[in-house]
Amino acid sequence: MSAEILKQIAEHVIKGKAPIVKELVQKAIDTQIPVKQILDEGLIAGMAVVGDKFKKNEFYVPEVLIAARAMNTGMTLLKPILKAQGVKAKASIAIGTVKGDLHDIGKNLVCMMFEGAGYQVIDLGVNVDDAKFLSAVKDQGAQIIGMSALLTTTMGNMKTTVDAIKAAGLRDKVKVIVGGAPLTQSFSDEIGADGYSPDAASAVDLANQLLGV
Ligand code: B1M
Repeated sequence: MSAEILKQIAEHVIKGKAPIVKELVQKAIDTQIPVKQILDEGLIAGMAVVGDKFKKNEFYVPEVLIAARAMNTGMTLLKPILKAQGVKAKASIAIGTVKGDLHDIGKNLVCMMFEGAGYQVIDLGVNVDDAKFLSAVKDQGAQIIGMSALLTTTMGNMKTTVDAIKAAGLRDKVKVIVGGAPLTQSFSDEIGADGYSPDAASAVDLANQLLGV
């Protein structure tokens, strides 16, 4: 019975059916299925398939956004219970589009994929300067910094952030990952980041690998 509800939750996340996901998650809670299991085997399992399909170009941006919205309706029901039970997120990531850059569609997708994978996401928004990235590490305990850039004129700002993290003596406390259309792995190597990812779903794989989670 519980396995069947969880499977249905995952399937309806993949299909992006928000009202049905909400109904099923409520049913799972009422049936006393542990919330962590609803999260891992229902919502996250569904988003993992969405991420995989996106990587293979079987899904495009609209399908991912619709699936993420469905996942979020379920999350709204689970979040207060998870918090009350002290269930910890897998890890914490602060994500932002770099200084001077206002493109946020890709960055938002990256945030959604990380939320879907069980991370605590600190969304720093767009036009994020070094100080804000630093503060996410120092004051909010981010274990990873994720930087996005869409402009050739702003991608250089990623290096100033990496340098600022080094200057603050925090480089060994945080992993740095980067992405965005004009970026490459060699650029990531050049600026001293820990890794580059070409798409939102692979960014989660990269972070998992870097943190060993
Ligand atoms: Co802009 N824009 N734009 N724009 N815009 C581009 C990027 C451009 C390629 C268009 C072009 O000329 N052909 C060009 C950049 C040229 C260059 O630098 N080489 C450009 C320009 C020049 C500009 C302005 C300067 C235009 C002007 O005003 N003269 C201006 C800059 C404003 C600023 O930022 N300061 C500008 C403005 C805008 C809009 C506001 C109109 C709008 C943004 C709206 C918004 O984001 N809310 C916009 C848009 C929509 C685009 C295009 C059309 C689409 C970008 C997008 O959202 N793609 C773009 C042209 C294009 O790509 N066809 C263009 C979809 C998105 C899902 O992909 O962001 O690449 P993307 O994210 C991917 C991956 O890159 C990766 O995952 C995502 C999905 O898997 N990824 C990460 C992204 N971040 C990651 C981080 C990670 C890992 C993976 O780890 C942390």
